[in-house]
This record gives sequence, C-alpha cells and structure tokens, in this order.
Amino acid sequence: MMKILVINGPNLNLLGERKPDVYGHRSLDDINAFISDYFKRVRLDFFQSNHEGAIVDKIQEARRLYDGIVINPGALTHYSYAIRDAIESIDLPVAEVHISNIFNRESFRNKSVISAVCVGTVSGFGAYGYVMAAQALAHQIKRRKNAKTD
Ligand code: CA2
Repeated sequence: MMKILVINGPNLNLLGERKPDVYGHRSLDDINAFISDYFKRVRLDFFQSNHEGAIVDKIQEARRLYDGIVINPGALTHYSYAIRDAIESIDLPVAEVHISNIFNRESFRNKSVISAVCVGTVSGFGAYGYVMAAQALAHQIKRRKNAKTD
C-alpha cells in the first residue's frame, strides 16, 4: 500500500483555538481525520512539531519509510533553508500546503523557500488543501512507479 507522511510545522498544533477567519475552526486532529476520510488505498501518517530540527530528522527518516510527503512547514516556510535542503536531499516527492493564501497576506508570508524543491504547492483552500496535495502526490507516485516498471 502507498504510504504518505503528512508533516505540520510550528503552531499548527494550535489550530482551532484562534484566528478561525484565517485557519478555520478545525483542530489539527480534526483536519487529520478529515484528510484520512478521503483515502481508502493510501496509508497516511501524521507528524507535527514546533522544532525545525525535529522536522528535518523526520524528513530524513521518511526517505526509507514513505512514498511521498505532504508538508505545511508553518512559518518555517518563509525562511528555513534547513527544511529546504532536507527536502532536496531525499528522493521523495514532496507537496507543500498552506491553509491560508500566503500570497494575499503580509509580505513576509508571500515568499516560500520550500516551493522550489517541491513538486507543487496548494495554498488558500483551507483544510481541503491537504486532501488536494495528497491526491496529486498519490497520482505522481503511481506514475513514477509505473514509469520504473515500463
Ligand atoms: O496558511 C498556512 O497554512 C501557514 O503555513 C500557517 C502558518 C503561517 O506561519 C504561514 O505563514 C501560513 C502558521 C500557523 C499558525 O497557526 C495558528 C494556529 C492557531 C492560532 C493562530 C495561528
């Protein structure tokens, strides 16, 4: 069975507690259950950390255990070269997700240092963005696997 790891970065463990206008009403556990409901033939595992290094460790560990990664790096999106390098160092497709539209917010959020090393980015579609990213990633992984066996 295909395995995808969903990673959430700093402060996303507080979802649902504040700023519902920007991030919605769901908690992170609610969002994870919401994503899982869409998939029957993909195993999804979930990881959240407020620590950059722990996220780098998890990305490295994932290279042997998963077929792809969906990541919302939180504010690390905008400045973490360590996460960017970790993604670039592994041979797994990674999809970037943002609950909010990072392009219509404060200027410091308009830039992602992660996007260039990801297969694609979904931004602004709320929790459904994780579903979109995981679906697109599963499609890519299937294509890559078929290409190898062709
Ligand atoms: O839109 C997104 O998903 C973000 O990645 C969320 C990050 C933010 O720094 C990025 O610019 C965009 C942070 C999430 C902060 O989460 C909160 C949770 C509860 C209450 C307030 C903020």
